[in-house]
Amino acid sequence: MSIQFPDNFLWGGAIAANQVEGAYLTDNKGLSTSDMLPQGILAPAVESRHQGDFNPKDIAIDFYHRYKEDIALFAEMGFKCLRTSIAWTRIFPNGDEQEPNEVGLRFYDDLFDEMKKYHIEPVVTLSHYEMPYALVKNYGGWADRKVIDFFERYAKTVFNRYKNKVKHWLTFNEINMSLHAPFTGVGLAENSTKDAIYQAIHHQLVASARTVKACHDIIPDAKIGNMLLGAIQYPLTCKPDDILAAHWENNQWLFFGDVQVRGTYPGYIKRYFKENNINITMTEQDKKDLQQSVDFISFSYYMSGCATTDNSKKVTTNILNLVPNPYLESSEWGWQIDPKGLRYLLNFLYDRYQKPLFIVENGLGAVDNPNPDGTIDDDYRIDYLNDHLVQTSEAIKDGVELLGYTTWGPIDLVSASKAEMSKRYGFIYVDRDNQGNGTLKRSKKKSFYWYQSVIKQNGKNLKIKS
Ligand code: BGP
Repeated sequence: MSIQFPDNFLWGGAIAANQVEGAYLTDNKGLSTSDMLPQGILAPAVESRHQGDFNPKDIAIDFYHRYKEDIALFAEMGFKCLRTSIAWTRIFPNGDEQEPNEVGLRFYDDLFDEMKKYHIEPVVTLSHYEMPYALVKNYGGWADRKVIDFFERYAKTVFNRYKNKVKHWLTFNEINMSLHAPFTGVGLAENSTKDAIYQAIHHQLVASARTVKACHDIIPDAKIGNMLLGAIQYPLTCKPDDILAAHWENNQWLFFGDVQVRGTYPGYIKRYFKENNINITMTEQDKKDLQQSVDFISFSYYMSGCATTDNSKKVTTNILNLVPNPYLESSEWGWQIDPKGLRYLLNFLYDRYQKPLFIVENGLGAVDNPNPDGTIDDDYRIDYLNDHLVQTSEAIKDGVELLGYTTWGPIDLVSASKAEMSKRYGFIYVDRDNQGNGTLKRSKKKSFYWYQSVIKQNGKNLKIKS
């Protein structure tokens, strides 16, 4: 067994505006849905912000003011790319303005210029778990099809502005997450009906397709992909009912990819809509727009899980309600660690779509306990990433076309699900706790040097374990 990565492989890391930038009202930024979720995407949203309220993301890791230091550290690790997102509310604070906010646009100009200085390629998500809160209040979020136009205006604005700086784009982060967190995904209340949620999702899928077209028109040499939460499920047993249960569980998220890649609603989802009395409005123009296919498929991967029809086995262990796999260990947050699942998923997606793939999130959220001298020996993180990368190399050898790999949170950031700082993913430690105490000072963990050498040797130093 040997390690194999292509020469031009995009090694890097991934962050998101709302989890790193802070400066939540600076330079005319509007309130976003993320600003209304002080306890993370799984807790209920607050309806208004009062002075003195604590939301860890208000300051986050203050990337807005410290990005130069952070980009220099990423460059020191040898990053070829950095995935980040643009906060829609910096560009259109309320979402429905005619003209963009120039100061917000300038921030990302400076950020991309800084990356260019070190030859770090930006991979930019247009919408990562946030939208202008004003669109939720005044229009009811993505339930209103006017939001498609607002999003398109935003996307065209940033394509035109950054066309010479950004050549890799992603539309909506983990677009399938709307089924689990509708407020974050589509700006709808958690108790919304399935009709409403799927209608909003439909609007978002149309917006995604129209954005792909706009990107091709405005930046012909750019590539634009979708982004899926890749939580593959296995049948818990070889009982045929479990096989079909896993097939259906996977189809519920693959539906998003099927529409974004194949351009039409698949039969299984039409049947599901029919049998569950879900009615959505889809115009003839929508059908045409949807045919615009993405250039590549990007996805996040943290864990796998199981599916079964046996109700006694259904225990909730994490945000996706996956049934635990008896053969796998779990992280401190109950996410089951499955490196071979990544190889399986890569093959699965490539077989299904025959388009290039991009792993844009993978990593281990863990509590780091600094040694008395302040250093951090995060061997658990190194092991996790090593094992996933070895399996990634296996998938490449299987014939999967893979553009790159960005670890989630190369610098500690605020977690999405529960807005914690203590769930750390970084190679770079940030001195800040769940209550907002700390100096925000950055320091390198052991994994910093490890990832640096992985990139330098194009993976050749990864450890193959028996
Ligand atoms: C993905 C999100 C990220 C990120 C990650 C880890 O779902 O795209 O924004 O946060 O998961 O999740 P968490 O932060 O909850 O550990």
